[in-house]
Order: sequence, then C-alpha cells, then structure tokens
Amino acid sequence: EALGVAVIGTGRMGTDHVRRINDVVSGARVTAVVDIDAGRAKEVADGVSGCTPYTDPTAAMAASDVGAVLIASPGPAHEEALLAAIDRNLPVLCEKPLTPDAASALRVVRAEEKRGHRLVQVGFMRRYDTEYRELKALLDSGRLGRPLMLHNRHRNPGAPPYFTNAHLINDSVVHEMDVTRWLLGQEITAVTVMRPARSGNAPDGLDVPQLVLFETDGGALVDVEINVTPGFGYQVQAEAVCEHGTAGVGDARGMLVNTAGRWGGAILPGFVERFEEAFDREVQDWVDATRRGEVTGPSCWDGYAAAAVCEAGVLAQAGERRVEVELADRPELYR
Ligand code: ISE
Repeated sequence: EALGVAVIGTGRMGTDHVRRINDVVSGARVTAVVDIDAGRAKEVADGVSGCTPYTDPTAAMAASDVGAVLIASPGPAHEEALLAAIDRNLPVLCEKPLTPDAASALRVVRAEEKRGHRLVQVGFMRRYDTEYRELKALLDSGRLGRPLMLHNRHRNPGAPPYFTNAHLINDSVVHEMDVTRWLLGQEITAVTVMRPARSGNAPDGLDVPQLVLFETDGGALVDVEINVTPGFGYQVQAEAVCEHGTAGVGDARGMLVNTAGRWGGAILPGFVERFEEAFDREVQDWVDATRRGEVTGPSCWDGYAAAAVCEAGVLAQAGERRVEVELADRPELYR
C-alpha cells in the first residue's frame, strides 16, 4: 500500500514536493496538505485526488490516511511540527533548516532521543546529488590521501525580498556546512566571515559577495564564496584539495557550444533545476526507507550541528571576526 504523506507548507518547496510525490516518486501519495492559509491549502489539495486540506499540522497528523510527514513550512514553524510528529511516532522528512537556532534544534534531538529511535530525515539534498556523491566516494576511498582544504562557490541568481545577511548564512551557506561535515566526516569548530567591497549589483539589504571560512576538528580549512548576482544564474561548486590531488564538482554541465569565435554553455537558472535529480532521489529514498520501517539520510544531529555552526556564522558575520562553534556531545543514537 502506498505511503500516505502529509505535506506541511505549500510554498515553493512544498508545492514542488507535492508534484514530486504525485508524479515522480513511487510508493507514496499526498493524502493531506497543510497551510495556515486555508484557501491556499484547498487550492493545492484540489489538484490531487484523495487529498484533504488542513490548516493545523496536528489535525493532519491525526488522520488515518497519513503515515508520514513532509515539513516544508518556514523554518520558525518546524519545531512545533517536528515535536508533534515525534510525539505520534511518525516518520518525517524536514526541509532545511531543521529549526532556526541551535537551542530549538537540540530540543528536537532530545525528543527523538527520548523516543529511542530516529524518525527525522533532514532535507540536505546535496547529499543526494550525483556529483557530490562521486566526490564523497572518492574522498572516502583514500585514493587522494587526506582532504586538507575545500573550496566552495555558492552563487545565487537572486534572493527573496526578505533576505538579510543572516539569511545568507542560515539559508544558503548552511548547505556548505552540511556538505563539509558530510564530505570530510569532521565537525566544524570555528567560523570566520570577511567581506570585500560591496558589489554595486547586490540586491538591497545584502552585502555580497562574502567569504566564509570554516576550521574543522580534523585540521581542514574550508572557504565559501557566498554571492547573489542578479542575472547571473545559479552555480554551486566544490573542490577538495587533498594530499595526492584535487577533485572538484559543479563545473560546466550540459552542452558546450563553439560558434562565432566564442565557446560556452548555459548556467542553470536556480536550485530547483540544479538539484532536481537530488530532490527526486532524496524523496524516493525517504519513501523507500519509511516503507521498510527505516530512517536514513541526514539526521536531527546533522540538523543541530548545522544550526550550531550557523549561530557562530551569524555572529562572525556581524562582527567580521572568528567565532568558535559550541556543540553538545553527540548522543549514542547518532553515532
Ligand atoms: C535556498 O533556500 C536553498 O536551500 C538553496 O539550495 C540555496 O542555494 C539558496 O541559496 C537558498 O536560498
């Protein structure tokens, strides 16, 4: 029998996941959609057969046709929904961020610990991207020796109007935090943020580009260029510098055209396009694992660790200085 999923939040990611579960993923169907805006919930539910609209996440979770929850509401609404799902022993796929700050993320970790088993997978979709997986496999193989540095570029075509400098850390660089922890298998111990002169092309309220540096407990140094350049397109790249060589992902994708004395190709327009396959694989893996009664993928601990690094990052950014990360001890459940 197909897994009945309640999708909470019908914004950009929520609606995309409803489409994905309906049209792309096998073994699941959307049986409930939740939005604080009743009209919006109904509009989305009307497009899916056998789907009920709700305004209250806990009401949806209580429905007999709901067996799992996908949280895609704004970050500040995550904690309540996560705790309600854990309380009902329902498996969850939670879009990043797990929660907006480390203290609330740790409360979710503690709730899951109390349950005694994992229920939550966090939506760090880069772990499902083919290229990032290849890089991870190569680093894990040891062929290039130890990774010593990781260079990252994270260039966005634009930003939502509410975006502030802190969002650059919490919403964007959070992916490099997770990728660093996952690729290197190390914790981030300190963050430094520096800024060159502000781009005249920067959207209002954003000081871009910025340079973010991570230090890790394995002695690696990681840099991230975070940028928002209207009209540029979306580009995410990572290059590991190891003892015996380097390996990079995210360069030119697709067709290369030579004509009229020039060569070139297209830059993808946004993260939905760049990571489409990763999102598909992420949700399919989640559905498959859930139906087997397992929980895999990035955990609450990964969500908490990223939140702790974000907190240090936002402080580092505000003061343009180095800030150490404070991390609780990793519970047995996540070892
Ligand atoms: C957005 O929220 C994402 O998660 C994207 O992956 C990221 O590239 C973008 O910068 C964020 O705003």
